[in-house]
Amino acid sequence: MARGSAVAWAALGPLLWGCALGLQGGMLYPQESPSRECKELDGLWSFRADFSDNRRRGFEEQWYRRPLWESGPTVDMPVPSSFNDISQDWRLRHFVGWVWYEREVILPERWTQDLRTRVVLRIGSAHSYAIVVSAARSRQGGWGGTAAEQHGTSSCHPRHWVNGVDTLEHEGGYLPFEADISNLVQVGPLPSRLRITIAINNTLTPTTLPPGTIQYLTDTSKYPKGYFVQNTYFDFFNYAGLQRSVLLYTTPTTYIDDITVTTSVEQDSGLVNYQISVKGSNLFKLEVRLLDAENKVVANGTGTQGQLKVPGVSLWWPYLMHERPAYLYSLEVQLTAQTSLGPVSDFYTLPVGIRTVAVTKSQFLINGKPFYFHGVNKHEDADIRGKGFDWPLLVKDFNLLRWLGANAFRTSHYPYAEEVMQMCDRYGIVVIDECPGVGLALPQFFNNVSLHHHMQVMEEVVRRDKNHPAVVMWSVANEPASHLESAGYYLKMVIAHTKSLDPSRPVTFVSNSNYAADKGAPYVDVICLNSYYSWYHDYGHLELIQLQLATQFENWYKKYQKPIIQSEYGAETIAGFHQDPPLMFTEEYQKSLLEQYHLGLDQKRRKYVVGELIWNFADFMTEQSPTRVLGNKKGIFTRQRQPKSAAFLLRERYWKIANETRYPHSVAKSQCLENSLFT
Ligand code: GCB
Repeated sequence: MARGSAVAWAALGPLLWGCALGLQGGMLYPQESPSRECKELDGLWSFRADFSDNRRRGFEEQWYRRPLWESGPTVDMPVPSSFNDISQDWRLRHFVGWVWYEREVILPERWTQDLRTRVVLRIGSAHSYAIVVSAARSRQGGWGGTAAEQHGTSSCHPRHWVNGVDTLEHEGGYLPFEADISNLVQVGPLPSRLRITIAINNTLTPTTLPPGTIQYLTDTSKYPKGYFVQNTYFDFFNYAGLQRSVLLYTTPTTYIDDITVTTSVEQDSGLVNYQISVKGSNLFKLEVRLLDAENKVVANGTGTQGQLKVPGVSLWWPYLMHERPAYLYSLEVQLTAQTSLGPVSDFYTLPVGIRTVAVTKSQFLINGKPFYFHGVNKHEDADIRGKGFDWPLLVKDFNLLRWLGANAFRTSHYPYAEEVMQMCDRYGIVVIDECPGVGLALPQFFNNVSLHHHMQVMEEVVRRDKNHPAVVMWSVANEPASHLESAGYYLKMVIAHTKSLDPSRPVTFVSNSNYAADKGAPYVDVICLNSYYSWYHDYGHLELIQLQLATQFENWYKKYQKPIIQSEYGAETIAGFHQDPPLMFTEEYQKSLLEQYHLGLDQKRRKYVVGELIWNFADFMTEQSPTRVLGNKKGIFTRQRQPKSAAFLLRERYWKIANETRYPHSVAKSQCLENSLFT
């Protein structure tokens, strides 16, 4: 890609989207419409962890063949939630292997009788390897449907299946997957009930993403026979289970399978390029209408692809960058098709934000204007629910982000729930969308199987998040061992693949390597750097930060001539610990460390440093270790989302930067009613 002048990826988008994904089908967010119904399966599921020595009892005894309670005791498990922190059983908190979830659903009669209806089972995420078995029961009794014979090991690869038509397997957490189960619920004597059994294995191996290793400890003087531990190479707790919603939804049998939108701007007009894929029939008609926020039709078109022109466009702007940020249009797609069973229609509405993204050698541009990322790194993490999706938590976090004056975050270190991405679109919070490529720390992790899987994961991430205007950059990894030759090739391939999937956005990975040794940096569009001066080394020596930071920036910029984001920096702080003059772990130390970083950042901010993301938004859970006190405490908020002193410092800084960099130049106003600091 040419560098030096601004490269508007958006303009290339429509030409290159033809580099189709290797994946089968789209992954549109399920929504209700005149042609679609949804049935959420959130709530209590039956649950059992397979504590057997080889963790295979569930498959050996075929627990999926009958209701789970018939094969042994079950407990209630809320969905969505991680299973780890729910019970009082310490074995479950640290469990590694297969767990079993089960739920019965009564199906609306139309879903089982109307053969023009397609019934889909969708799992928002299952960490990390999942096998789903569905069985339908007729009114007369007896379960029919499918069965699986699987031989679980502490690795997580199934060997073979019987009657696998209505079953589904998925590798990798944090991303949705689904199966058309119409054949199961619409054949034979009319079924009215569906039993869904989901077996999930949280084992991380050298070829999963994130990778991990299983270590058998064989010294019998210290460990019982067969004793093993899961080693991970990242700094967050490996929460697992059905952590996002599970639902059933319908479409007609001929349906809108996928929509891809890219946008660009020509003088005062917005251009919306759309591409629609339809499945189920070749005899169909597509009509599209673009509506503004007041529901006025501003453009329309027909066919599977085209360009809509919006004169006097209202652009999608990030929060605090414009008077009216996050402007969204709606793309209404209507499909009418002829099928052997008669005419069918399908409707889907996609929110669309019109904006451009470009990178020069020293700037990150949104809508042609320099954008400075002043934001946070997050985790999906909270008390009790672990990584389970939770609306109150989500809304609280967005209120805190806006209070803080943050305009961006990175989905460190895996894709967040789709509802999070939707909020970002609606609130104008810019996202660096990171895949679960974290913990790539050992040379053996850079193998061909992992590379193939990593590319597949990027396909799934791009397929899911490609239409979010808030997503301005993909991150393919966090702190891989990028000094290794093998990592250089690996990163080159993953980045090239991601660019072929989506030429409309820049691609990066986050590095903590030495600038001279990093083998992946030549392939990224923006350099993202993590550094912990006066924390992991030279601890206590806050006076060194400015010098070390300046050296870091100058070295990297001189070598690569690319814009730089300080993608992590921070200090561990136990809320309520105070010491002045500052000592490590106190609120004063965190504040002082941040202040020193800010002085260093301000030296380069108007040159080529285009962003700063604090590590971390909130305290979060990690594995136990002598260096972690009930988790990682680098949050500026506690895990319960209460501010430490650093939150106020950061708030002052972010609002100040926002007021300096806003377009058109006027005083920024928080969208939070309670904000009063600078408004
Ligand atoms: C990092 C990692 C992040 C850790 C953080 C820390 O560089 O990217 O996952 O949590 O440092 O606090 O050590």
